[in-house]
Amino acid sequence: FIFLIFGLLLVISSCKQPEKTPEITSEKTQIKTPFKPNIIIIYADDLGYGDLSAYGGIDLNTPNIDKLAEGGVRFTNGYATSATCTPSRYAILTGRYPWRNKNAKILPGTAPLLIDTTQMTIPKMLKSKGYETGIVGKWHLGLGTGQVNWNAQISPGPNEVGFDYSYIMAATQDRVPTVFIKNGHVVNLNPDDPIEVDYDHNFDHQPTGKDNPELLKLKWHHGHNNTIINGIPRIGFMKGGHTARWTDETMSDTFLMQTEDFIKREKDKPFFLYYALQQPHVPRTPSPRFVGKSGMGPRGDVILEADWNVGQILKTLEDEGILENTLIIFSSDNGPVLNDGYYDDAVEKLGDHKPGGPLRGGKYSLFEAGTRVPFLTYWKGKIQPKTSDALVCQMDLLNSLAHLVGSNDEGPDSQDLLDVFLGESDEGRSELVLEATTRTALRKGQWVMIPPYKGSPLNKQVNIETGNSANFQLYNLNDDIGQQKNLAETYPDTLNVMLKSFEKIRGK
Ligand code: NG6
Ligand code: CA
Repeated sequence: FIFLIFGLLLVISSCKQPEKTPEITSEKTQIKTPFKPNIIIIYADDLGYGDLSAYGGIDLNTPNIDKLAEGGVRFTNGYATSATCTPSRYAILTGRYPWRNKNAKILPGTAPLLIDTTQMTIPKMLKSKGYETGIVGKWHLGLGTGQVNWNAQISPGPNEVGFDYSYIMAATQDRVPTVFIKNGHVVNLNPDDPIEVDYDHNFDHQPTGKDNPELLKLKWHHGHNNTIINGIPRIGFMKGGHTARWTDETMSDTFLMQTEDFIKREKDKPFFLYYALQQPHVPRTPSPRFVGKSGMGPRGDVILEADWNVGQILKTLEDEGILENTLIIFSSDNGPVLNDGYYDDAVEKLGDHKPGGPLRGGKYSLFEAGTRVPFLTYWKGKIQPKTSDALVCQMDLLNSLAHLVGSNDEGPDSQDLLDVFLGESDEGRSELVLEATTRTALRKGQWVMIPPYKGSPLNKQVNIETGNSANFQLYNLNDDIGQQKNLAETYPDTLNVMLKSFEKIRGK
């Protein structure tokens, strides 16, 4: 009799779980056969909440990313942890609040690896579940242990925190060294022309953006006046490595090719790919195919270029027959900025476009546009299209993906929101600490509380409001998404509740 029941159960469960799409239930304990789709995170750099047509942008048409939005979950309350790159990237990979690590600030190209090699990361977790893991694109989480020799094996780096394959730029497109690094080795390096990098001192009186404006094809507005490479003045000084230096205008194609090669190479295994686009961070250098296409100058053009790349990836997945077996997550590391240090017409040619949509602030800001970003999950045939208002953060991907693949690994601040990411529930986080240049604020329910901070209310260089004020700020985002009405004095009790939660999380 027991065998009969057992047999029946087996039959039922095999009916319920067709070979390729077993049922994924929302409670961790109920997952019987974890499903292992390929997972791709596409992570834009400085793309704002209003920069995609799927998020209401009217003057920029991004049909390929829109396809993800129309066929998946489009989050309206999706957040990066931070309003700058390094901390957000730290959090998405480790599931840990970046402000818990005092070094999680915008890093120079010479900074040591920020992630501890013993820390849990998404690629590590997936690797232990049989995934082939790769990163292509922007790293910006430090390399080595202090003194990097760019002419030898560069380690530790992505390969030591869980990636089987890495093809990266070390920091940002505007920082030296301006070379690609593949699995710890500078690509195309000629040993007779070694690379040296220094963020404090110039080498041998080399020309700089500051002293040699006549050599520039792109003028600097603030910062960005050190070594000139390809006519573009950078942050930091660099010598040598001429054969290895990237061409800015083909960077996008190089990363796309690497991405497509990785997908084709690993298509028979479950794979995890972290595709970290460099667009639309400065310097904005679209391939000639996209120059002038947006009518908004290089910033708009590179957004179209990034959108095209996403279309190419979808096509590759389709051609390889694995689109329905692949979960794609799209987001951005922080909010938008127009003039981030170069004269590139981003301000002048903006027209009516609003990179932050209805949100206040932008990159570097504690106001919403700093951290609230486009956030999409797409899995053809598995995720039903919808818009979700659930509060979710990139930091939650670690625990959620762990749930998906049947792993118990977790990040200290990551929450398992798998059912939310799959569009099966709208119950996201109840609260989230937001960070901008080491200052923090709290989002809880519809409220956001920004404690008093010293410093200018306006970052004049980039012309973005910082969120600093001598007073507490409290906004009700349901009625006031643009954060115009400070209700701190009107609702002292709410402010108090917010403060208590804030201190509790910060003190953990
Ligand atoms: C800032 C740079 C800015 C950008 C940013 C990092 C100056 C004056 N500004 O220091 O141009 O590179 O760092 O951006 O140098 S992020 O998206 O990687 O965080
Ligand atoms: Ca960024």
